[in-house]
Amino acid sequence: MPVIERLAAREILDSRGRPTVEAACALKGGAQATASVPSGASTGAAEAMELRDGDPRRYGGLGCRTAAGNVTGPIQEAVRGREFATQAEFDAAIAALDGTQNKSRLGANAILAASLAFARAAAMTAGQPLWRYFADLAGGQPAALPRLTINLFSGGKHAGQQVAIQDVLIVPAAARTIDEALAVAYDVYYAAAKLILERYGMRLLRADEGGMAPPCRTPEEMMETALDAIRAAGYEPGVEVALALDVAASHFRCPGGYRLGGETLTSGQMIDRIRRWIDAYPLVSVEDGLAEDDWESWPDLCAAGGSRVLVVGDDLLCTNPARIGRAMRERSCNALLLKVNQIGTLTEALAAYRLARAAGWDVTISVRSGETEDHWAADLAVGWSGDQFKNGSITQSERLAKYNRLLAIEREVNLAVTLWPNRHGLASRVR
Ligand code: 2PG
Ligand code: MG
Repeated sequence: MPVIERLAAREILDSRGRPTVEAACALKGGAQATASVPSGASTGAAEAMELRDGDPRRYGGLGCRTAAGNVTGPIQEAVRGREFATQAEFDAAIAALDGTQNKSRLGANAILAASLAFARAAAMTAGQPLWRYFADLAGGQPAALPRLTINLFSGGKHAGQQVAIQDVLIVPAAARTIDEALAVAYDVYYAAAKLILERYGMRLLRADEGGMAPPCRTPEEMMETALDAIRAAGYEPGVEVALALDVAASHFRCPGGYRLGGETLTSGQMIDRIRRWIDAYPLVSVEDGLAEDDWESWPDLCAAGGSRVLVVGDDLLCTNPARIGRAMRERSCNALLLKVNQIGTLTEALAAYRLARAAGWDVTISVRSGETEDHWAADLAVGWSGDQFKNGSITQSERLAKYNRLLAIEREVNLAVTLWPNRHGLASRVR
C-alpha cells in the first residue's frame, strides 16, 4: 500500500513560456516520480481554477510559486506518512483539503500535479507502466489505441484570430497503427506548408499547438486548403485522411449569436452552417460547435449532426460530471472531450469518463494548448481507451513527447488503432 514519504512541487515553464507546476512524489519503498500539468488558453468558464500568483512584476501575474508552495506546504502536510490504498483515496484527501467547488483555494494546478505524481509513483510501486495503471483505474484493459486527430491549421485564440474557428485537424482515418498515422500526418503537414507558401506567400510559422495559421478568410477556405494539402500529399480526402474541427464557438460568441468573419449568426444559423460543413467536408468530429452557455441550442446541433459526426463538448462540459449529466439528459452531445485539468483530479476525470461511457458517448482525450514535455496524457489516452487523442500538431517537443510515448506503448502492446466509422457505426463522408 502506498505510503507518502515526500510530496513537493516547483514552478516550471510550459510551451508558451508561462509558469506551471511540476510535482514530485516519493513513496515508502523507494518509488519516486514527477508529473507536470498543462494550461489552456481557450478555457471554459466552468473549469477548475489554476492558481496564479497575481504579481504583475513576475510573468505578468502568471507565476505559479504559490501553487507549487501549496503542494510542498499544506498538501504535503496533510498526506505525509499516510497510507493511501487507492488513487481515489488520495484524490479525495487532497480535494477535501481544498474544500472548494472549483479548487480555488489550493489551485487545480497544485492539486492535479500532486494527483498525477502520486499516480506515477503508485504505478512504479506496482511495477506497471502508467497506461496500465490508468487502465486498472478505469476497470478495463484497452482493446485498441486511440485514433489521432492532429492539428493542421489554427485560428481563434491559438493563432491570430484570422479565422474565428480554432482548429482544423486531420484524422488519418485509414491508418491502423500510430506509426502509420504519424507518417501520414507528416506528409500532409509539409504538403500544407508548401501549399500555404505558394498560395499565401507565408512561410512555416507555428500557432500555439504547432499547427499553421494561414491567412484564410473563412473556415471554408481553411478546410478547402486542408483538403488540397491532403491531395497534394497523395492521399484521398475522406478515404485515407478525414478532418475534425474544434470550432471553439464560446470564443466568438457575441450578443445575439456568433461573430463569424463579417457575419453575426444566430444559434440556428450557426447549426445550419455546421450542417453545411458536415455535408461538404469529410468531418469525423465537430467540437464546441456552439458556445458553453448556449445549452438550449446544443440538442438541435446534436440532432443535426450527431448521426454523422461526433458532436463533442469541450467548453460546454469542462470534464465536469454535473455538466455531463445535464448534457446527457438534454441530448446535447454524443462525445466528451476529456481534459483532466479542467476538473483537477484523476478521480473526478474518471467519474466524467464513466458517465460519458454509460451514455454510450465516444471520448476524445485531449491535451492543452500550453503543454509540458511530460507525456502522461498519452498513457491516459491508451489506458482509458480514448476513441480519439487530440495532442496538437506533429511539431514541437511538448507534442512529440506524447506521440513518441504512444509509439513506445504501441511497441509494447499489440493493439490496432480505433477504426472510423466508430463502434456505433457513425460515419461522415469517410467511405
Ligand atoms: C481546446 C484546447 C486544446 P486550450 O480548446 O480543445 O486544443 O485548447 O487548451 O487552449 O483550451
Ligand atoms: Mg476545444
